Order: sequence, then C-alpha cells, then structure tokens
Amino acid sequence: MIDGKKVLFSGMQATGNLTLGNYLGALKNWVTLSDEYECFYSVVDLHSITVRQDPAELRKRARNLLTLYIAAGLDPEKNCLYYQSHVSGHAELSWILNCFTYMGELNRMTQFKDKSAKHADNINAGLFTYPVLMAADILLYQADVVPVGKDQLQHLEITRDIAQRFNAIYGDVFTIPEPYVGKAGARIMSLQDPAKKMSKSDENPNASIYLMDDPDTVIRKFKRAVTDSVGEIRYCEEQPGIHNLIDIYCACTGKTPEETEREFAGKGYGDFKLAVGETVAGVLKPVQDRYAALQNDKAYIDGIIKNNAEKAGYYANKTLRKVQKKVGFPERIR
Ligand code: ATP
Ligand code: LTN
Repeated sequence: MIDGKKVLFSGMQATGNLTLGNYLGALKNWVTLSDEYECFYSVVDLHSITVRQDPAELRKRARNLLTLYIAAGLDPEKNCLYYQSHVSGHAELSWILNCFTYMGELNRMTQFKDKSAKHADNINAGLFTYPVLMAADILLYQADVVPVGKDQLQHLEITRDIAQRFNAIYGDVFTIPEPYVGKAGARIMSLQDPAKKMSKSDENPNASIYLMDDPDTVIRKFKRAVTDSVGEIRYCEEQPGIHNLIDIYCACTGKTPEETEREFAGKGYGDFKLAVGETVAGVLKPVQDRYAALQNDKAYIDGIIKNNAEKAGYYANKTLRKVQKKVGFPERIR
C-alpha cells in the first residue's frame, strides 16, 4: 500500500515498434487502472539486452516508449514512468532472487524455449533468468496487481512462487501479486495469420498495425486482413479472422461481440473491414498527435525521467534494504 492505495507494477520492452496488440492488450488497460492504483510503469531496458541491441537504437526506442506511455494517456504526475536501468535495485534484488529460484522452474518457461529457438546463436544466461528479473521488478514495489497479456501469466506464476518461498523462510517480506488480464483486447491476433498473436517482431508488416501507422495504412492493412469464405460476420471459433476483427472492434468501441454481430448483420466483409479500419485509425490519431507534440518538448520529458526515477528508487530501496537485512547482509555504517 502507498498512501492507502494498492500498488500496480507493469513494464514493456522497448524493442520494435509498438503494435495495436500492445496498445489494446496492455497500454489501454494501464490507463484505465491508473486512477485506482498507485502505478509504476517501467521501460524495462535491462530485459531488452537479453537479445543483442544496437546501443544508440535502444536508447532512442526507450525514450520513444516512455514518451508513448504519456501520449497513450498515462499522467506522469500520478504514475511513476521510468527506466528500469535508472533504479539499480532491480538488478540487486534480481541477484538475491536468483538464489531462491530453481533451474528446473526456469527450464519450464515457454518464453525461454521460444526465444532460445529464435536466437539460437545467443542463448545467454540473462535470457534464462529473465523471469527472475521480472519477479524482482514486481516484488521490489510490493505490487498487488500486475496487468499483463496472457503470454506473461507463466512469469507471474513463477514470481508468486519465488515470493512465497522467500516469505516462508523469512516472514512476510513480499506482497504476493495477482495478475490482471483485461477482458477486451487480451489477445489480438495477426492480421495475416489469425492463429498467431500480433507481434512487434513479425517480419510481415501487413500482419501488425503499428501505433504510428497513418490512417490510410491502417485501413489498407485491415482491407487485406485474412478472413474466410463464409461471408457472415459471426463471432465463432470457425472464423478466426473475423473473430479477431470483432475483438479489435469491441476493444476499441466498448461494444460486445453480440452488438457487433447485430450491427453488421447482412453486411459484407468489405464493409466490416472498412469500419474496423476507420475505428482503429480514429483511436490511434489522438495518441499520435500527443506523441508528436511531446517529442518537441525535451525539457518536459527529461524532468519526468529524473523525478520519476527518484520516486521509484525511494520505494525500491525500502524493499531492498529489508531483503538485504533478512538474508543476512551486514548493516551499513552511517
Ligand atoms: P515481441 O514480438 O518482441 O515478443 P510483443 O509484441 O509480443 O513483443 P511484448 O513486449 O512481449 O510484446 O509485450 C508488451 C505487452 O503487450 C505485454 O503486456 C503483452 O502481454 C502485451 N501484448 C503483446 N502482444 C499482444 C497481443 N497480440 N495482444 C494482446 N496483448 C499483447
Ligand atoms: N516480460 C514482459 C515485460 C516485463 C514486465 C515486468 C511485465 C518485464 N518486467 C514486470 C509486467 C511486470 C514482456 O515481455 N511483456
């Protein structure tokens, strides 16, 4: 609890251009939750170097992502928006938690299996212990809730296991976090292959809508979206492409799938795709406009980066000192 409010932690990697999946599955929920909780939203750059990065590019993307957090509607006065690398407690707690995590547990992580298959030439120890760093992120702030997409639930589970194991030995040190998976937009699929999730690292640019795509590009990509030959707009498993478009439409408008079916009853795929495209373009436009304005205000963003790193560091240190004492590190001499 901070000032009577429950704590929320989440983070995103600054790798690749953000997609509509990242927005509807994560960012949009973050904004909704930010009134209710004391929120920490990090740009997790320590996680990013588990795969090779170009340094200048990483720095640029990290700043763009932080700017995008604000453009998407997160108020930096109320939410702590900061770079993970600016708070050394993440790495320090991560080391300690490594000593409370089993190889067998980490071996079961599906993201590790996927990523090591994808980066077979660089299966480094950081990629393996990635979930421990993620646990450190969350536990450092004593987070009660962690909004994540379904793909991250396994990492939340291991975070809870590590925290419970630690608490069982040392007493109630960590808050046990709960995952929060938003209802609409939890899993947005690729526009070119509805069996695959929309992902910023997809090689086919037509598979993903990027947050910075202009309206024409958005509409064109939706027109080309892979569907089926049924010809009816119905929300069912047998029509995965249409199912995905309905999910996107509902996440953007707040309508239910049933309302959407009724709205487009008797209409063709062309009409529906155009409506979804226009709706999405309309949702992205204000974010893009705010983003462009913020990019011109260097001093403002710099101020946020500095203040919020200090705020995050304050809370991180509180937990870290407690943990260091529990495990038996000598007290500092002042
Ligand atoms: P990559 O392709 O590099 O693995 P990604 O696009 O899958 O990246 P992440 O950085 O892993 O994105 O995820 C950032 C956040 O966005 C997470 O909370 C994740 O669950 C959410 N997210 C990512 N893709 C989708 C999607 N297609 N639908 C809903 N949520 C998503
Ligand atoms: N692994 C997450 C990003 C991430 C995160 C976190 C999410 C790092 N640390 C802590 C929630 C809480 C991802 O790739 N989406």
